Amino acid sequence: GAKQQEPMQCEFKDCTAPNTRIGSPDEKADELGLYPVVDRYQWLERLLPLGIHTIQLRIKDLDGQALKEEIEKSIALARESNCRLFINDHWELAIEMGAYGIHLGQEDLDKADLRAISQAGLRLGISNHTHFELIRCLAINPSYIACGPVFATQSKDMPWIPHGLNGLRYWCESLMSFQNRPLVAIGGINRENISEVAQCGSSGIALISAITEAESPEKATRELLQMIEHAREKI
Ligand code: TZP
Ligand code: MG
Repeated sequence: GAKQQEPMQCEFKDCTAPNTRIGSPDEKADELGLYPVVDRYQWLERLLPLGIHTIQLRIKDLDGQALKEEIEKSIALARESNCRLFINDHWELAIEMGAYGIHLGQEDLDKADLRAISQAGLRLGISNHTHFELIRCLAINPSYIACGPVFATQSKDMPWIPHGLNGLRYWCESLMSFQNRPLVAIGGINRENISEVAQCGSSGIALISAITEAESPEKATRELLQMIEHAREKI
């Protein structure tokens, strides 16, 4: 008869302690924390010295050698700073070049070789917009679970209604109760709302424009880091 397909069994390495807001203060260093999503290695040069522990390289406009060089330089910079670097989309290059982790959207999950990613020891983060997506994502046991958009965003086409703070809180609390993996909040997060976002309890807070389009990205990053720190102290 037909050869039975082996069920997909994957387990991705942890990339932090789980949602640590209810943990002890010394677990805080394990949080993903402020998580900038950037498109060139120069951003890593600028941002990593400010105390960023997690970053994503999200390149949608390069291929070939130019893309390889961006990834290679970013991996080297992240390694120097002991920063978790997640490569968006380009999972084959990420494995080949020995990145810390990979970030995939739902539309990537069928194409990517999840088993190869897991076996190579790379972390995997997955985007989620709805509960249906979340169910699929949980079956994969990823290293973190991203939830977005929290607020309306200009940085990516988002046909979904934003979760808002209540939605985010609900995701954080439900995941905390049965899934030992960190959550990353994304979408429309900026200095006006980051304190409230931080109090919802996600391990990571990802953003693009609040940093990349700030008048001074360095100053904005320092302020956002401080705001998270203060907000967490109040939890
Ligand atoms: N995924 C969900 S929202 C988003 C992505 C990539 C864009 C976030 O950008 P910004 O500028 O922080 O709203
Ligand atoms: Mg993708």
